[in-house]
Amino acid sequence: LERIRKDREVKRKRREEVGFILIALAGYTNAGKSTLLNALARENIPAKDQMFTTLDTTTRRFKVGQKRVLVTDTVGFIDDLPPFIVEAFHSTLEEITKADIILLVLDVGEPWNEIGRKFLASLKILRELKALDKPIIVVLNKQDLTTKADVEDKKKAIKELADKRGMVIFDVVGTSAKLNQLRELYDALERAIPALPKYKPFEVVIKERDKVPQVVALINSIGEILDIEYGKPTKILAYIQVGMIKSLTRLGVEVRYSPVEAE
Ligand SMILES: Nc1nc2c(ncn2[C@@H]2O[C@H](COP(=O)(O)OP(=O)(O)OP(=O)(O)O)[C@@H](O)[C@H]2O)c(=O)[nH]1
Ligand SMILES: [Mg+2]
Repeated sequence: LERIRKDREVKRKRREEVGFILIALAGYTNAGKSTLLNALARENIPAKDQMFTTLDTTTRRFKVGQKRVLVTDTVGFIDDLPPFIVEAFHSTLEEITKADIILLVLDVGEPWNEIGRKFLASLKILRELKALDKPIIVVLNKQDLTTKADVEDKKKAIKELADKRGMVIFDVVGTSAKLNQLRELYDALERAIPALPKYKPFEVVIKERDKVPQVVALINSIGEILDIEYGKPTKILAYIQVGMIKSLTRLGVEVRYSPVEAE
């Protein structure tokens, strides 16, 4: 019975996640992950026009631009875990394995050698979780604790360190979760989301003119419009999450996979 319950739970969660971009907060303890999650949730319109309202407390749902995202907090990394704990620790990091984008949070107020060490140790954990192929945005949080110049130096140093190790980092941004300074993080997310592999190019053909606004709004929430040709019919070229195509065809529009035109 417990198994059935668990199985249902997993399926329910998966249903909830359809159409959302999954973002995981990762990093050492005390970096400010939970504070960052709260700051993001505070600043955003919660996407509550959804069927499901119950989510566990460490996951918040909201919008980045027009995109619906689920952001999940995870347990903080700690140095020198005894080997028998490592496995249990990894199993709590499942959210990282499932994520589309990882926010690797570091405390920029710490000295560089500490930040560099934690950055590399975090990458090692992400590698063990086989999560290094996902876009990673390094978030230098607590920028209110130091100067702008110091933050910029540390950004550069992170990029150099990643380069030297042959690691691809999507971007390095500065934030203060405490002071709601999140602009750079939003900008990076808005660039990272449309580049995710779950977006594919499609052409959407809308024959009935009065449907256009509704279709455009839907595409904006599940994809990225590249081009619109208004007319009879209206044609839209867009990157759309493959899993969400059904919600478009349900509106009675034609949807075709369109790889060439999107290039
Ligand atoms: N000055 C400053 N302090 C911050 C900022 N963000 C978080 N903090 C503080 O840093 C401490 C740790 O923040 P948390 O959000 O609990 O850190 P965490 O990464 O969730 O830590 P764990 O849950 O242990 O992994 C708290 O005292 C926060 O108030 C920030 O941007 N600036
Ligand atoms: Mg926390």
